[in-house]
Amino acid sequence: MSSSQVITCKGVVCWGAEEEWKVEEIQVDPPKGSEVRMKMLFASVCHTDVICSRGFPFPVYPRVLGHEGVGIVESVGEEVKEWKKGDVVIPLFLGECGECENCNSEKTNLCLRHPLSFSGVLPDGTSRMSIRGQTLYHLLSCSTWSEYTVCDANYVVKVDPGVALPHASFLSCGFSTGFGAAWMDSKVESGSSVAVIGLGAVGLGAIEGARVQGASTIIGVDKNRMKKDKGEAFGMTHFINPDDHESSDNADSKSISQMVKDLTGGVGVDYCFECTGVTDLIDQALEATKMGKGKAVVVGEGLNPFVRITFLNLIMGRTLKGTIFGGLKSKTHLPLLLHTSKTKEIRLDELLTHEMKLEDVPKAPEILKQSNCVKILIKI
Ligand code: CXF
Ligand code: ZN
Repeated sequence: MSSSQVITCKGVVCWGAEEEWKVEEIQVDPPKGSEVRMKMLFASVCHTDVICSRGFPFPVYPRVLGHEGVGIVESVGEEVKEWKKGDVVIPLFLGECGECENCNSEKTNLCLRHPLSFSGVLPDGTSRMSIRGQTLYHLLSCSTWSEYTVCDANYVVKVDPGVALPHASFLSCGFSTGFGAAWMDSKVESGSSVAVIGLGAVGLGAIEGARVQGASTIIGVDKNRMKKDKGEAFGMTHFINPDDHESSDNADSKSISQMVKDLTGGVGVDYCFECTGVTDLIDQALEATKMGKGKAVVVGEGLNPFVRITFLNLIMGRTLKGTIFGGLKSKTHLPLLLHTSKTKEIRLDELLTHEMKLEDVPKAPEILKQSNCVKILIKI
């Protein structure tokens, strides 16, 4: 069904890098040819929303934030055959055409036809959102923190009935990114050793992915001691709190890589997943892996655009790799993950720590700083 009505609804708008987020009345246009308009049901908060609102990787304002969420199709453009009103779907930031060179490669999920876009506009180069007559930009082709949003149909993934909708929202970015990094991107082998730096939703996903792959040692690293229980709930076998190893005069503080080596007979781990987005930790992640064959994977992203790597860490046969969405192909792999959440093979209840209404989303950056916060669910 196509619709020609402009919808006026509430959305969370970011006006600038230094500005507080605001819940505003916005206009959402009908979907054009290959697009879908969705009524959002649940959304959630990912660290990327915060850093994008501060200008990562480009300053695009004003924009409607949010890129995790699940909704129901309200109307579709005239070219759309795959979706109909009432379908429960996830709007994603990455498509999968199934035909391009990258979709045909097992090495990457970065579809060339329906790519990740930071431009804030839909594939036809325009936005479907506005406020008081002014264009509002999208976030990562999604903008889920809105009662209604429009997305290209090629970026939409079906959610089976029976998948808990809050779980569907959590699987639409952060947790899946970490899980996929261990599962699809690195294909962690059974019996291998893994370290995960940063135990937010992405890091917990990496722990879960490593556990499902059969890793025998899974070391979690986080300065927040409350993350020990969380990590263990997902399969972490050892916990490092770098603050516990800090000396008062800083003279003989141990590096994270040294702490990981201390737990692995001095050799380091097969895989280290850096999930904080703190660029200085990427070199630590690399150094924490085994000489000759260790692999460090950059999963988190931050505001610093440059990474410094110690030449010797790299040249001694280690691999440094980056990944988007953990290497998951949106239409092939996300439905498999959604299914495993339904059958409880992966456990997501532990992630939920806070719930809020759309009106309260401007408080999210403060809540994210609380030591007990992992995932904020937004009921729309
Ligand atoms: C992001 C990482 C930066 C590019 C867009 C997707 N992933 C998770 O939030
Ligand atoms: Zn995200």
